[in-house]
Amino acid sequence: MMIEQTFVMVKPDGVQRGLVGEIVSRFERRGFKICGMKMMRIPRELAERHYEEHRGKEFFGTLLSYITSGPVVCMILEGENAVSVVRTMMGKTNPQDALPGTIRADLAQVTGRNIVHGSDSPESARRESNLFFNDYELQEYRKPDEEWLFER
Ligand code: D4T
Repeated sequence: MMIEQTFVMVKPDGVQRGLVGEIVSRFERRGFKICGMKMMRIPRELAERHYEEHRGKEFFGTLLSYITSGPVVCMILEGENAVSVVRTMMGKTNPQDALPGTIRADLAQVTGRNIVHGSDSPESARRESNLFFNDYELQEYRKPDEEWLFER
């Protein structure tokens, strides 16, 4: 078993469009454990650090304006191969390339309003979790359905 954690964010458009419950629900039903969750307005400096790898690209400015334009909901999700499974559930960055059944294909139209973020590697997951969450905001607990979600 490869149980890991990943960082997920419902972006400002997801919050404004009333899709927080829909998105969280998809991950919950899949069996992911919510280890941390909070709503916040991302300060510009944190947004710049989060999207560090895109600094200098032509869309960096609009990306920062978008992600800081309203409240977001951040989560740490835990499950089997959480990083890649969550990415698969989200679909391609451009919702028009995303497969039907994915969050972006089902709920979004364009790359610049793709409603959700998920870490792209275990290293990014650790980096982003540390950027957005303190230790006391992360919970360890046992879900009673784990016995039926996993083979033992
Ligand atoms: P995030 O990080 O938001 O989950 O998106 P992805 O991991 O799927 O994609 P990414 O890092 O390549 O892009 C980050 C962010 O930038 C926006 N973007 C991206 C954009 O506005 N124009 C572009 O051409 C690209 C590539 C969308 C997501």
